Amino acid sequence: LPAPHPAASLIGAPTDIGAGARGASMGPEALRVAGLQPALERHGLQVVDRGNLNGPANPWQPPVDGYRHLPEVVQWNRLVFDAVYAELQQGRLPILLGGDHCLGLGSISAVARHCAESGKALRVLWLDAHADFNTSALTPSGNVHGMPVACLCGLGPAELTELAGMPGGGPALRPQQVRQIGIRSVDAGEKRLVHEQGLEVFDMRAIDEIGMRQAMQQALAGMDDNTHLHVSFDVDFLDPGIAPGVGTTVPGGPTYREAQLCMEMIADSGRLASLDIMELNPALDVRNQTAEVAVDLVESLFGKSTLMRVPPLK
Ligand code: HAR
Ligand code: MN
Ligand code: MN
Ligand code: MN
Repeated sequence: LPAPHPAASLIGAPTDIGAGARGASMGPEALRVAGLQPALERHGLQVVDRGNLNGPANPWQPPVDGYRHLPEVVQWNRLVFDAVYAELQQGRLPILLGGDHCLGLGSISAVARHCAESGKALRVLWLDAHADFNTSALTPSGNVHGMPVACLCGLGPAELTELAGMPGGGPALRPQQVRQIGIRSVDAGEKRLVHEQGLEVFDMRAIDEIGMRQAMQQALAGMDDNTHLHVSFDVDFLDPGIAPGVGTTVPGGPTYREAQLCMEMIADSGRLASLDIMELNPALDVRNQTAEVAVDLVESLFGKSTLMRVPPLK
């Protein structure tokens, strides 16, 4: 039986500072309205909502030297780092409510620092339509939500790559710790860098060919009792047919059932220790349906659909 989860903490990060469309700043509230906390509680999790972080406004300016809003992106990520790190230090499971995906940088930097300090191995699952592996030289947009994985691996501006403050220095992650699932939109230069750095990518072609089950089996392989599993869930991972409420939809994503299976297999691993729910954009959603699908999938992530985990009787 998977180990019971520790208590969880919701952390709202209401910003679209790294995105190419406004609106992800409303993501945290839409997830609350869709009933995220009671849904998690139904599965036996103790949940505290820490409320929202309060960072700088979005000045909506063009890129400077290949980055849009870099100073504000740094400020938001520092806030996220501190909030996520504090929860991990208390033995709690942080759930970051985005906000755009540039904040995965602060969240995973905190997780990496915590793991380094507590002798844990770290595995990161990046569920996304995009590889988010651009640099300022490669980016077609300057939007930092297209860059967090590269920054975590040490490719980016010092303010972002050194955010984790790793003991002994160096980047938060080695590319070998990352598994990307659902990828189907990668820029040309970005593609080259992904290969060069040796990221393990289960793109939609691979999922078509081997199926979600085999892809997840491989992505979760090699973890043990000492592994901290972080899931960074970009809602645009999902097919736009079930999840229209994101800034950058890409056709051909996982279906409802494929996505459920993905989450169920993560739950069965028993290793999930931190989570990001990112890029939900209520301004583009239809009657909050994308938020509701995201909540439903997060329930599966915490054991909803598995017969192995029966919720306790009230
Ligand atoms: N690759 C494109 C860019 O860098 C768009 C990627 C960002 N979109 C996201 N992140 N939603 O996953 O501009
Ligand atoms: Mn811990
Ligand atoms: Mn992303
Ligand atoms: Mn994406």
